[in-house]
Amino acid sequence: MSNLPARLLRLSRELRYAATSPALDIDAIDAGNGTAAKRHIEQRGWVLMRGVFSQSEIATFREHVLEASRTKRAGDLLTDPNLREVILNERYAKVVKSIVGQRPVYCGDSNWSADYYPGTIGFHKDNPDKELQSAPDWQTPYTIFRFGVYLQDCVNFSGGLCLRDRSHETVDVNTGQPFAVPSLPGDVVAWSHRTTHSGYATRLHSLPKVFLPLPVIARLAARGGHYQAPRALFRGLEHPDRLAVFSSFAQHDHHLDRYLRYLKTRQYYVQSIQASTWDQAARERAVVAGYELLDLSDELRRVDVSKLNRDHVPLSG
Ligand SMILES: O=C(O)CCC(=O)C(=O)O
Repeated sequence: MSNLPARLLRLSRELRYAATSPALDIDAIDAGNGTAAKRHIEQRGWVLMRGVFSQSEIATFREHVLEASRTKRAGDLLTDPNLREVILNERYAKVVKSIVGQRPVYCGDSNWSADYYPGTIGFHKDNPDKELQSAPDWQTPYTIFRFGVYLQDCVNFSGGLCLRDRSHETVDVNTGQPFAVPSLPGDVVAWSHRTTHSGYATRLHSLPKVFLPLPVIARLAARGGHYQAPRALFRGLEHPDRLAVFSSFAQHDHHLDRYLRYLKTRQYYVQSIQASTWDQAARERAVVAGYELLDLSDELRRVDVSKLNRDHVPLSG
């Protein structure tokens, strides 16, 4: 049963956030400036890096995501002979290392996205301990990061990532100035798994930097299982297909141990690993890129996914 005064309080806070959102300072950092990128993500929980990929690389990735979608390709990015080029790209690997540190661990937690899934619009966190500030995830700086490559203009159009600024130090998903990430094709946006985020930033025509409360956006734009923001009010997508590529990289530490324990309880992850095969060429190139591969396919091959959690369930202990 929802508590009316608490809901009203939250709505008034969201409206205040909407009013202040255009004033937020959102600098994009040059892809080559790893030191500034690291400092930014430590302080604010996210960083936008400009110009990692060329426009022709982005056009090629768009083709590959569309093909993966057409052929219903399963498994992680390293499995896909085309889309592995995103994460094995030398400039991308450099960006990942500047954020995560030397030898980032890759455990197959990656995907392409070409469709709207109901529930995608809503602030959430990706780390296992989403409820309790006293839980292990929150006791030391977090070392697992998500990297998103949005394959269209998200400055002048809708469809980008929503973040809450400086939200990586609190379990409260309602805290932190929300904003739409102004990513251009070729940029990489990175955020801590503890940072509050959502898909489908939806920009108003006349005030594109005003960030309306997401429940309002979800109600208006996500109807009948599709994303369709009313054209009279909102900017549309640059292209009919909103395409993106996501991957997670981690330090080899206690946070990763806990995250892996959690991932093994989640249907989507185990299903994806069961559908993944890293051939010898992919493995060798991942090593050249500087990644440590954590291959859980043998361990997870026979797991009955029907017994795993579709949605988030907190870890016990
Ligand atoms: O679709 C998006 O923009 C956000 C995806 C997301 O939440 C994630 O990859 O963790």
